[in-house]
Amino acid sequence: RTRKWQVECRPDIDTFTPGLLALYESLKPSEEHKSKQKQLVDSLTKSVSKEWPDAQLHLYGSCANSFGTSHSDVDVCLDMETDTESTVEVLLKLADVLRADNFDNVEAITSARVPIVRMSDPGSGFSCDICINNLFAVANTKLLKDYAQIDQRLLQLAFLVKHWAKQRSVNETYRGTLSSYAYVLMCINFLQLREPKILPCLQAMEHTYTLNVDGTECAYFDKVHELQDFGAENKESLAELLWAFFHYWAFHHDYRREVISVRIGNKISKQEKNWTTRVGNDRHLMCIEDPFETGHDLGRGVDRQTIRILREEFERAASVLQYEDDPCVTLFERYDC
Ligand code: 3AT
Ligand code: MG
Repeated sequence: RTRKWQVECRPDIDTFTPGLLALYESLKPSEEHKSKQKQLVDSLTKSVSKEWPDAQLHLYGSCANSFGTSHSDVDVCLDMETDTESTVEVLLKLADVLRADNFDNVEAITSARVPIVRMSDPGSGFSCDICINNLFAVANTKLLKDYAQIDQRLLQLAFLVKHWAKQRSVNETYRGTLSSYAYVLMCINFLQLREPKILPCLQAMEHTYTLNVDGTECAYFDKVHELQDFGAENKESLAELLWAFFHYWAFHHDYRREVISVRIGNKISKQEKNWTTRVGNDRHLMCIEDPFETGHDLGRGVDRQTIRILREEFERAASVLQYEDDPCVTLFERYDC
């Protein structure tokens, strides 16, 4: 009897690629969506410059890393001198400024690892997160954007995985599942490990881009236009890759021992990172290393219960793609927990 983890991909898997590509196209943000985003950034710039004339606004996250769907929020980083004021004081003041300018649901979330102000834009209804001087986010946004330019299968795969995660309610860090950023890193690492490789490891190549953030070098090869044909030898289709991605996380990942690392372009051991035991709230049950803040495990919020939920969802996804007649519908069925 063939065991679940030994199965090979169904022979007709490629017939689902056109449907998946059509879904991917429908998830891409429309021109109208982009122009509303721009309006939001313009009105935010106006509000901020009244109080802090020298502050600069940078977009980060999915509205700048090319992984944004029409459901994505808008992530903004304020680049400013804070002198004597602490980040928290600036954020509280910023929240007051935004309330006075009639933004909705303004809330300063100061206890988070990266403190932010969250609000929504009454015009577009978009939700927006604003952080201050977070240069790591600027660097990792550029890294993701550069990876996306090497092989189009990364964007296609990551859009579908993000959409799946939102539909299945496993994209909620506050409830112990994973961030969109973590899912994109999982996709990059997965494509770095295909045979033949679909993506290279940019941080292991010559460093043509460097950003120093509080003494940490964020450096990698960013001349990605030179890598356009990198994945050409690998002919795997989107449907095949999507199945293999879920199959890997359902049956092949060694949750006890392994950490996935985009920085190395491979997997490394938990032992090497000292992530073998729980430290504070970091349980290290599912380990995803941040490419620049390497002490940071993006799966740290996953606990005993949510790892079970995640693994069940990975198994469900793999088996839907393996056996269902119409997997493109069933895979993304909404599940609200
Ligand atoms: P959505 O399309 O909004 O779901 P996103 O890529 O914008 O996806 P998030 O809103 O979760 O993802 O995060 C916004 C950015 O913040 C992405 C990344 O540049 C940064 N970021 C998020 N989580 C972390 C983290 N844990 N460590 C470091 N940077 C992070
Ligand atoms: Mg976002």
